[in-house]
Amino acid sequence: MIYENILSKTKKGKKQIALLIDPDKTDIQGVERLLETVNETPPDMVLVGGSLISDNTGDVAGLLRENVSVPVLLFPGSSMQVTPDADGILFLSLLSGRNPEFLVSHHVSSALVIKASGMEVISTGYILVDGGKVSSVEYMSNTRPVPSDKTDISVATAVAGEMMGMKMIYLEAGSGALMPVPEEMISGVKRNLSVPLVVGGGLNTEEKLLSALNAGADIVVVGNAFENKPELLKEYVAIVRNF
Ligand code: 1GP
Repeated sequence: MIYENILSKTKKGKKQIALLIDPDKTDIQGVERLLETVNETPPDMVLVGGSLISDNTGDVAGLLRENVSVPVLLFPGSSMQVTPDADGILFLSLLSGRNPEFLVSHHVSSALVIKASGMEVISTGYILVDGGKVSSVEYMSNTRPVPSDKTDISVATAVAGEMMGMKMIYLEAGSGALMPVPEEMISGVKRNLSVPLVVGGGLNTEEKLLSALNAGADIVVVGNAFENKPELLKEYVAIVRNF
């Protein structure tokens, strides 16, 4: 069970790192080039997804699933990215937004396909936080992010998500964020949560990665930094393992 493993590592205080591959930016050839690096220094999981509608999500996820030893989880921007070629799915509800499409509608559209696939479903409360520029998530979902100084709003949103039965909370500053989720917000949410806390968006230096871990992130997600420099995976995984 993927979630049980995540939970047990979280309870032991073992930090985890996820490599995010966006099929809109990384095609099959790009994934093939990454496989060796990923297998040399495996992260805890690989997430596949992005904000646009990619027609190659299934191919990218399938290729990864056949070639890497860690779980491959879908991280879909919409129900159109749902494919059976993965080990599991972060079943995301965009809790920071007030757009019913991303709170429940895509879920209804994809539920039976996901059920039939037998993949593991990890219900995840997704909270978009202002990362200093308009993110693809904000634009595509037509929702407003939580202002970066409004820790109380993120805490209340995260707690509501846990009360609704969500198994993880994900604080997202948006891919390529100029400012990652602030430490104060991460620690405020972490103090009030008992499910694993995922943090991502703009974690493109060792300092930013460390500050997210120090503040209380259980799982850090990195996309862009590896797309630009795959060799960084080794360094980032080492930071997380030695934390
Ligand atoms: C995952 O969207 C992020 O939460 C990924 O962000 O591409 O900036 O690492 P980066």
